[in-house]
Amino acid sequence: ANAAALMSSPSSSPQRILSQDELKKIAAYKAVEFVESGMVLGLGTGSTAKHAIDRIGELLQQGKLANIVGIPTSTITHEQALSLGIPLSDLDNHPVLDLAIDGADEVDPDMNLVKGRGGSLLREKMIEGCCKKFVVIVDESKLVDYVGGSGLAMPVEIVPFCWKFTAHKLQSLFAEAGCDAKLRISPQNGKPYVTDNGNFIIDLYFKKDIGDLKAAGDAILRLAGVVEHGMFIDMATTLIVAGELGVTVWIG
Ligand code: ABF
Repeated sequence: ANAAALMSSPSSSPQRILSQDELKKIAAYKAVEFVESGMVLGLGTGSTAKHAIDRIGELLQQGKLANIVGIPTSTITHEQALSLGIPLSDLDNHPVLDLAIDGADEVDPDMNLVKGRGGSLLREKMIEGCCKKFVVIVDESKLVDYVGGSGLAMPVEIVPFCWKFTAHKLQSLFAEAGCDAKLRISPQNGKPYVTDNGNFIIDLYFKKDIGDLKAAGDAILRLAGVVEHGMFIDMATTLIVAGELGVTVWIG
């Protein structure tokens, strides 16, 4: 379905339940309204960000946007953007970005995020940390009361060397929150999942709230085998949530 059409459908039209993918597309199209010609753009990763990148490619092809430079947050996004003819660069050449658009796995009421369940988090954090505006796009299923509150994974990217040792350290760090640390396995080959950066991912599952996110994040980063964690604290500047009742834009 066409997201622009879905957003503008008259209220008298027959109502139907939108699929999760349609909601993602609505949020993504709304975010692309923030994009202006001449911008250096962080291009996110995942099924929601994919819709935004498709839309940017479409607007470029139609001549409605020009002089965009995209900085992709993963190899898969790099390939998608290339196939759409979006000019690309990197942080070495563009250390300051105007805007980034990306999805998330969880969003708490303070716009803190969990990211990386799709596998990319390090490049996302490097790139989205350099943006003047970071627009997060989600369907309403991603909203949680607290980080880790979905009962699903909080990913941590680690070096492969002695991964069991690092996994054990991570689990011990959050023993009070009932943490279970599991090595992510690739469903494709049954082997450890390898990130774009050649690293492994440990998924942390919590039974309770881990409390102070900044303190938790700092403790994770102090472990020598850790590369980065999937909590994006105080980074989002704008949140776009698409739900059955419409699309909401939150400015942080
Ligand atoms: C990426 O996409 C990840 O950080 C996050 O895991 C994911 C969200 O995926 P989706 O939009 O497919 O739900 O940005």
